[in-house]
Amino acid sequence: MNISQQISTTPFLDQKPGTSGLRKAVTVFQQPHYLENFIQSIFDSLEDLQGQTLVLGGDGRYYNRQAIQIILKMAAANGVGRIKVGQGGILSTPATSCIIRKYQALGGIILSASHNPGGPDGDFGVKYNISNGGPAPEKVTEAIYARTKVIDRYQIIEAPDVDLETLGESRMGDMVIEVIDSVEDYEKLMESLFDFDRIRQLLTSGNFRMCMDTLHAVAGPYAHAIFEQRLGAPAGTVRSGIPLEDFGGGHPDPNLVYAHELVDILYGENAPDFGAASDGDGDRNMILGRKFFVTPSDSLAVLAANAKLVPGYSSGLAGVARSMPTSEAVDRVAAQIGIECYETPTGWKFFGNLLDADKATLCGEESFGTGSNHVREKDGLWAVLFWLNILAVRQQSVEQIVREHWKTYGRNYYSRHDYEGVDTDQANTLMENLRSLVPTLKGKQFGNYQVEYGDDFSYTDPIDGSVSNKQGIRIGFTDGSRIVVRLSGTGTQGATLRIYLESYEPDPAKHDLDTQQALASLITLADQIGQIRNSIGREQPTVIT
Ligand code: VG1
Ligand code: CO
Repeated sequence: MNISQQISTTPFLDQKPGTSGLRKAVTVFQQPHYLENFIQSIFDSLEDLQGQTLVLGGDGRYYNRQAIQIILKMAAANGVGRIKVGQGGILSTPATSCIIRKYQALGGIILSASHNPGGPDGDFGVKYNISNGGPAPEKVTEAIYARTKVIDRYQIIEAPDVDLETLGESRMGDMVIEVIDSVEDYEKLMESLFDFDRIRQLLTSGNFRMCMDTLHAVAGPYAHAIFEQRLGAPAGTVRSGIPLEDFGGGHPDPNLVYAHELVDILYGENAPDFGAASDGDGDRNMILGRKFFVTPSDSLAVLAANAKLVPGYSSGLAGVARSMPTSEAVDRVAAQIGIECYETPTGWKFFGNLLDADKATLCGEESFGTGSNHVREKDGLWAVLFWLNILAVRQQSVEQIVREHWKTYGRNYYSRHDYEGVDTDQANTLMENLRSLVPTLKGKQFGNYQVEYGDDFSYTDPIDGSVSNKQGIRIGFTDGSRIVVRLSGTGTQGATLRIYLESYEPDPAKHDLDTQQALASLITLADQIGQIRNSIGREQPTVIT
């Protein structure tokens, strides 16, 4: 007999979920009752938990396994009927979304701090996804947060740890625990969307080589199974494919800075034709051609423009959506196809309603996130397969495809400058100053730039009418250039200030500039208007993507 216990606790006042779940240092999560309080707060805010099915897994980072054992025992004590847990505790974020939807689970708990470094001195995180498979919307995360502030007890069963390695069912109290293959359901879904035969031909033709770097994070097993085993790419195509608790000491962030080994390969001698990387929890991606970087905003636009070539999307797109800081490249594709393009705040949770209502088919963020209505999360390997499918059909290089795209639609030069670990008070003051300044800028001339609008982005969800304010400062210019400034909601140390810069160039003769050079005058202007480097005492950004 397992004994269910009621444990007294007191609230922690810092359990407010950010852009994507609750993220804190591992040491914070390891405090007695810290994880338990948050999990119980999730359970307490769900109606009808009794007898329901939940999905559970994580990106394999340090503390993943311990947390899974705790959550299983708490779920059993809270009356959950069945938990599907990924083998070894491993489930990527998109795979979790897929499984929640496929088995009509009530929701899922994903243990990940995504791109944040892992290990005992790194970060840990908890995300809750709802029954549509997507991140909990704000009204749910707010209810969870409200509960964390008053919680005084949690429930847990006394039981031995569960074997997470052996597939199959076992019982804990009245709850069934089902250890499932981490990859199988997800792989089937991918196969239903893409032309696997054609991709297989491309990968085995002998004149196309790809390199996929999963940065020792969760996508490794998925990439091995799909690219090497299923699609016939040679062994070694997937690099850093074994999930490690500290991601091998790296940042599992697929960008030019943190995925530098892949970048070196794609820009080196005898480079492969195609390169890709994915992040900690497998929901984001970077796409590279030989000596060629595809910005995430361009990637979204190219996928939208070529969707008809891919079986899962051949009947056309209902619409597209992008986060506000994402470049307007996809807007131009949408305008040409004659479909709606929605602009949402940063964070995948804002796409959920649009996808559910079939208003958008493809969605994307400038932060290397792309996805579609196949799940309710962004999906790294899905984006890689989408690109491979396009490459297999068009038989052109990545660079040729993107250059032709720019010729047709014009080029949106785009870059993000991040200042990490900034003093929180200084960052907040900077934002407040900008918030009051920008509405006064309309009509003002700065060199060649005339301000068309300035505001703090506010979003009204077209489906449920919910309003999200203060989603980032925007300054738009009459030539289509934009400066966006916002604070990150995923960092755990101080503040991270993000400056997003975009300019539009219709003339193909000017599509060969270096991005930072093309944006140089806008970068200077952003600093001049925002007094950025001055206010935070920094000479230059920490990361430029
Ligand atoms: C960042 C990105 C955002 C993304 C979020 C979660 O948020 O900017 O686009 O949705 O990370 O991605 P922020 O608030 O730090 O800018 V993931 O893959 O790290 O969960
Ligand atoms: Co992620």
